[in-house]
Amino acid sequence: MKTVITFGTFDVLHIGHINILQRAKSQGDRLIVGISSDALNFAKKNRYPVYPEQERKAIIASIGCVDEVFIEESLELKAEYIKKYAAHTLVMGNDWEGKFDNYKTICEVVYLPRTENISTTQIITQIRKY
Ligand code: C2G
Repeated sequence: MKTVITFGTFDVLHIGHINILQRAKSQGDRLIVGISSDALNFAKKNRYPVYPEQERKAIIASIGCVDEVFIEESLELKAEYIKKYAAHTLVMGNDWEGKFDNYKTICEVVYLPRTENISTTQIITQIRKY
């Protein structure tokens, strides 16, 4: 049984999120997803997500290819999460290319190409125009 772990905010769910989750799952048998907490998101992006963390967690948990979800409280805790869930592979989109290479000592690290022309920021901007 090969366990894959991935992390993200997954705010205002879109096809890019679904694509990466499905492709992450296809790297193994079990997919664990760490959902960035509201506080972590504020620290990273200086704004709170549109959907609160418990709703983002429930939405991601309801997706067929996802086996387990948890709240990611800090970027620095990745090694702890990888060990806790006994993950063999860490998957991230290639906007994070190279950023998590330090975890290659404890698991395989795979960066997958992002889905082009879609992002939460782009959706928010588009809705504002309506
Ligand atoms: N993603 C993608 N294609 C897009 C948009 C996002 O493949 N068009 C991927 C990202 O590369 C990431 C995942 O979807 O792997 C989640 O994206 P975000 O919600 O933007 O996550 P982010 O805020 O980058 O948080 O610890 C890491 C962070 O928590 C990642």
